[in-house]
Amino acid sequence: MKITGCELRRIRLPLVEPFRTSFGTQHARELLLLRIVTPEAEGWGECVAMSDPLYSAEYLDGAEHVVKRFLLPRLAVAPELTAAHVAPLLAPVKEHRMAKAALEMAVLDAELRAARVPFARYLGAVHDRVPAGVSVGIMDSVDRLLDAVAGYLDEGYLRIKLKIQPGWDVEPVRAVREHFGDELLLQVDANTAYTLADAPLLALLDPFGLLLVEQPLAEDDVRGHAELAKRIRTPVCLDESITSARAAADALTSGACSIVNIKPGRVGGYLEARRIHDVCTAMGAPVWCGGMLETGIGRAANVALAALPGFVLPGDTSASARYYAQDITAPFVLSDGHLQVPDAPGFGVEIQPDVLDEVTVSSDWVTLDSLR
Ligand code: OSB
Ligand code: MG
Repeated sequence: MKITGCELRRIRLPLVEPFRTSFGTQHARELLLLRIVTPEAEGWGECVAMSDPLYSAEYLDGAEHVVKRFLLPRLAVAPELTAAHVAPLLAPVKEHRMAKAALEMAVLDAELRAARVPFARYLGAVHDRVPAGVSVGIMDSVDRLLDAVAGYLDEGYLRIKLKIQPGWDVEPVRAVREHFGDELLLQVDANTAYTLADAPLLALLDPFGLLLVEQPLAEDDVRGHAELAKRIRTPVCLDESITSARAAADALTSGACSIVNIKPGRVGGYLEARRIHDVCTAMGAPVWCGGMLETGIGRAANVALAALPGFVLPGDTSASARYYAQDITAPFVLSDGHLQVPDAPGFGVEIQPDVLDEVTVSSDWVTLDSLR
């Protein structure tokens, strides 16, 4: 494939309700979309970086800059380009995995559309629908949390994840467990809000039969997680720390975690995400698909990924309506607690141009010949 150009589009989608985590409160999702144009087809990529560098070091303005200044020029001069070439071509540029992932994604969509192959088939997916969990933000009171969880369970969600932080952990977990019963699939996510000194506090979660505790300690604290895992009964799952297949193998081998949250953006793309799935599955570790408040584009791709055989736990792959009143593609809807895996070529979803224009903040066009 030869890329003619790339559109970089910044959009802003209001969230249906504020989403509070241990690193901040979001009222809207700002995003960077990439549209790759080739003579054969077009492809869309979604960058999962957030406005501020609070979840990860990457952030939107930085991602847009690195795509234009360092990544697109490397693709422009490539003699041959398929999605599989993107990561090796961009490897000399350190880190910036979310920016790289967005580019790989756009190339992948274009390539698969040109070949008329659905992404799920390309990946080796084995399911035509995937079970949906939901990530529930920190609330002002336990009563409001119970209302929110009850609402999601009524809608059919099959697993609840509670965001926690010091001061909002044992009490909300106990309340949800007592109110909804032992059968509820329940897990928590701390987004690095604790230290190893909090091990006795985190052990207080042991009696509640949680599926896992996600990223309790700092991103680079592999040793701390391994030590913590010995001191608590709840299985430790890593999110922020897992930046590659090698990081996943290291974390599992050292006992830092026994479960992995796979987020393609965080690891540099869907091809590395699949390798993480393969490594974890080979090592006997369950994986599940995380989320970054994606639009329908990223959601479509995540749902296909989550249909691989090693994804044995429900993911944060919620319906579009959990996030947005109006998505830029046709919405993903919950049916019997599941989302359907798209089966059209590429990621299998179409952008609604009128909606896209409404939510666009800025747009830029880069002609690749100008970089050659
Ligand atoms: O830690 O999994 C996380 C959202 C933004 C950034 C980090 C995380 C999350 C979520 C929500 O938990 C996942 C989703 O529903 O998309
Ligand atoms: Mg997480």
